[in-house]
Amino acid sequence: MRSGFVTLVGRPNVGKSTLVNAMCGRKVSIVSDKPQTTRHRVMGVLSTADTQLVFVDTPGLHKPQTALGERVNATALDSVSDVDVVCLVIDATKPFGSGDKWVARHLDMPNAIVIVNKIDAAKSNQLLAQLTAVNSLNAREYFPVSAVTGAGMPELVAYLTAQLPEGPEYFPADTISDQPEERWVAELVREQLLAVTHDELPYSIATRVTEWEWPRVRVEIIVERDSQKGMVIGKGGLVLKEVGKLARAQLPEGVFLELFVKVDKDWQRKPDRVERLGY
Ligand SMILES: Nc1nc2c(ncn2[C@@H]2O[C@H](COP(=O)(O)OP(=O)(O)OP(=O)(O)O)[C@@H](O)[C@H]2O)c(=O)[nH]1
Ligand SMILES: [Mg+2]
Repeated sequence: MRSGFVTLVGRPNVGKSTLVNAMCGRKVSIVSDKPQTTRHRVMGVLSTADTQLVFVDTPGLHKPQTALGERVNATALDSVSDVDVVCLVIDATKPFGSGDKWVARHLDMPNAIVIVNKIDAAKSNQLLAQLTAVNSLNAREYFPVSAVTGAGMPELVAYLTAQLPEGPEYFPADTISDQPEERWVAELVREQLLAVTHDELPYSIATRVTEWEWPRVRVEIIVERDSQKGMVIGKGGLVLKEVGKLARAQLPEGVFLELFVKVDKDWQRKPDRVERLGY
């Protein structure tokens, strides 16, 4: 048996979670077009008869402005030690900048690999400039890929598999993720909320399961201000209804999802609240 851990790190929104989902062949981590979607370390497992790759998805590294930001940055940085391969993920459509360099400075680059993602959306001169720029990182390998179209992905997975040392089966072969079910349901609700909210509201939202009597699950949506509560509920409760419908569609049939919205003033700036919400 060969097995090991592969951590993906990088700035927010570069596509780390989309990549982990694509490599696992299943959705294990939520995705959105807003930066700072991932807040936990999420493991996705890809098992074959004699190999097990454990992908570690991490929150995007950024300049923290709140207690939540500091917490999730620490989670990401903690995830690069004690793993077999570290992948620095770069967005091919955004100039290689100080944020990427800051992340690279926290990694052992000669032993890391660079994944240049979103090549489907980059113009060829943009991609060339990006590959030239990342070359200065002196990484072990470079992989231009698209998590969305799958371009370059088989080569990446084959390379990572070849890097695996001999090791145990870390998870039972049918495991796809280390996320507790309750958190997964809460995350699916938050994902739908991220899709319909704008401006600062996505950052103000947290979700957690407060009652689990399967198939009846109650999820609390926490916002930071009264005005945000109205936006999440929508006129006549329509926004909340739609969010519930879309989240439920990704859960086993028959689940009864109850959504409630609560205000916890400025929770994102309060370390004790951030911790109590499980971040
Ligand atoms: N065109 C294109 N879009 C992509 C690709 N990979 C990811 N995206 C999009 O990029 C956005 C961010 O994707 P995520 O996977 O949430 O990014 P992330 O790096 O996990 O972001 P954080 O969790 O905030 O750090 C989403 O809108 C994805 O659909 C890709 O290969 N091509
Ligand atoms: Mg993510």
